[in-house]
Amino acid sequence: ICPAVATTAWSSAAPASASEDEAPLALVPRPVSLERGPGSGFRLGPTSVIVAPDDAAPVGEYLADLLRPSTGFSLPVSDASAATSAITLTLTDAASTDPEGYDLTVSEGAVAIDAPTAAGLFHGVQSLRQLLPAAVEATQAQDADWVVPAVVIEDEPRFEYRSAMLDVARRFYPVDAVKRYIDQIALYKLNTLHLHLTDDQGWRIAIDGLPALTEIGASTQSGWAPGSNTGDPWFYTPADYAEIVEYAASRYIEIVPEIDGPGHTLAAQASVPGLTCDGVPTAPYYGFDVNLPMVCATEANSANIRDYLEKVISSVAAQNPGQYIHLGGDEVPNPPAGWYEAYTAMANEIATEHGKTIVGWHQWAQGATLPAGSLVQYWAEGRVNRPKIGVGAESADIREVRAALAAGARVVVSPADRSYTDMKYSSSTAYGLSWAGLVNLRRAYDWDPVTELSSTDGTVKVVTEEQVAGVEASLWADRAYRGSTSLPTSHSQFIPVEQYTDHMIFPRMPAIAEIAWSPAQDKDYTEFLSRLTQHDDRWDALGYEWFRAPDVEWE
Ligand code: TNX
Repeated sequence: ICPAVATTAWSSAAPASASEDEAPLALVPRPVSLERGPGSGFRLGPTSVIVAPDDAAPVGEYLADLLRPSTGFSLPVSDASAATSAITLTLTDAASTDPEGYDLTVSEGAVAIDAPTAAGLFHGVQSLRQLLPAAVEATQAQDADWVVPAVVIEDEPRFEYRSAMLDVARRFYPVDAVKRYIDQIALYKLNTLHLHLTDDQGWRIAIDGLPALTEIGASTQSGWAPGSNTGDPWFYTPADYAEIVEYAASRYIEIVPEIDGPGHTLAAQASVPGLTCDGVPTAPYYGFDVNLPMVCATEANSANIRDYLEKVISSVAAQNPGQYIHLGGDEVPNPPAGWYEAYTAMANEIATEHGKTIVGWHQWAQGATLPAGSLVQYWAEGRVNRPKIGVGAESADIREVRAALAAGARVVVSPADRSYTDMKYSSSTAYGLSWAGLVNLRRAYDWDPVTELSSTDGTVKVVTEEQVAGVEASLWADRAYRGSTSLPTSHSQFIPVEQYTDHMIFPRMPAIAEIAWSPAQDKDYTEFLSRLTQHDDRWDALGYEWFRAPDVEWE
């Protein structure tokens, strides 16, 4: 379906049976096209079945697992059924032409989800889920009327790379906390989980042949005192990591693992002697702040850097079936001549040899030539950069994006003052940072990746729609503790990662997800709020400690 001609008939086009002033259906992201009716909708009941033949079966089982606890219905999943109340998932090329698109038709006796791929069916299931009462999210049987309104939806994503980042380097997220985040982003049709696995404050993935990276590099977290870990080690064993990859895949989410360098490398430099010029490891780093180190990328040290990158990248490639590896590249101020290029050239070469497509922060393009198909991730402040686009001297950030585009790369857009979910909402937010300003829900919603990289009058565009691979909501964890304007004085001020995450991403992550999925035209903050605010009881039912933003009227 073509977004430009698709109909978007919301409550205004509802049939006579639906009242004119009823709230729009609580779908986030907003579907490309939706028509209400005909008829009274579908009632899920004790005799309802799920029909999901062949490769649709895993999505059928996922749906059944989602619906059984709260409804108490048995919901058998089968290849075919003559039941009068069925939810049918069908893989068919007759549905959307986008691999992740789907059609969802709800009528009196039946729900039909058609899609060209299982991922498309999965996104259709998320829409169906959002059309059911919020009580469906409960883990115990609920007494509810499980009615889905009659609709015809045709839907597909605007961008293919719809990401959320988790900074497991600053704060370690146990496997279950990562799975919880995966479920949170899946509900909003994101398909990419960017794991920031290494930084000054920690190294979280096991590397064959370099056990010190986790023996030493995993002993620290942002702001935690030496020796504070008395429980499980703060890294993912290969078995843990495989469990995360598999769980993500079951939600049609690809992991993009990030190994940051040549800066943000203190955990590595504390563990591997060959990364410093004098061969002496640095002290484990327990600070809160970005330390701005750089690995020793001299000519004389190149064999050591190559050995490190070869072992790390081959091990990470082996543990990640996905297409991409993120090689970092941010925040390396004033590198000695040639060092940045030497590191990026080697990392690009090795990653390419291992069959990976490269992602780097936008600075990555100032190094060696980018291999074909690379992505760069723009993370600078639009507020600072935009006014300079096309008027006189553009900022270094924009020049770096232009260099990447000239090399044929595309861009993942995650402006810190829009989509960094570690920024405070307001000055009274208990956690997080404010270096890119305060980001309330409206700021998180009211932007567009193409215009964010255009001059303020719109006449000069740095990127075209086609050059935007997608969007990311990036959750850093530098300051995941209570009262973050002053440093914590005791460990009890550090909050559980789940609590930090919930507060920072709800309600902002769904706003970014809508930017990633929905057509840009007709974007309207008030209309978005009328759908999003219906999600609060869903978040409650899911046990999320979401932030009741005071500038929004919740239900
Ligand atoms: C900047 S954004 C960083 C991170 C910090 C973040 C905190 C980027 C590529 N680097 O190291 O965690 O700010 O907001």
